[in-house]
Amino acid sequence: MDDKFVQSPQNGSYILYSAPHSLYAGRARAYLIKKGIPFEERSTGHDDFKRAAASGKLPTIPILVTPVGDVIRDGAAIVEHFESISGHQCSPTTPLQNLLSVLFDVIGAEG
Ligand SMILES: N[C@@H](CCC(=O)N[C@@H](CS)C(=O)NCC(=O)O)C(=O)O
Repeated sequence: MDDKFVQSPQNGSYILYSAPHSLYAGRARAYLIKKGIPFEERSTGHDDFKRAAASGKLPTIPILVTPVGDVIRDGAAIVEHFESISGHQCSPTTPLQNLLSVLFDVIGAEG
């Protein structure tokens, strides 16, 4: 399925598929709010969720749909997407540091 067929709002904002109880979604939601990025939050019960989830390869939340219909799945990937387009490197540059960073994310994100 082509990601571009995932519908995004006409007003140019992002769509965040999430759930109130999801800590992973909380990370993405908090980031979008803090950065002042306009987004519409939708539940996994929304009619378009299955299509977005299929484009994201796995049916997990959070999933972000960009105004041009690109789909980004995973809270860390959502943060990295915005940090990279604003020129901020938020991932380590060496393989060892990157491995440690991923381990911290897996351990830390489990609460
Ligand atoms: N590494 C992912 C984990 C996301 C995740 O596991 N989300 C849970 C909800 S809190 C989910 O969607 N679970 C449904 C499933 O695994 O099928 C992230 O940070 O976004």
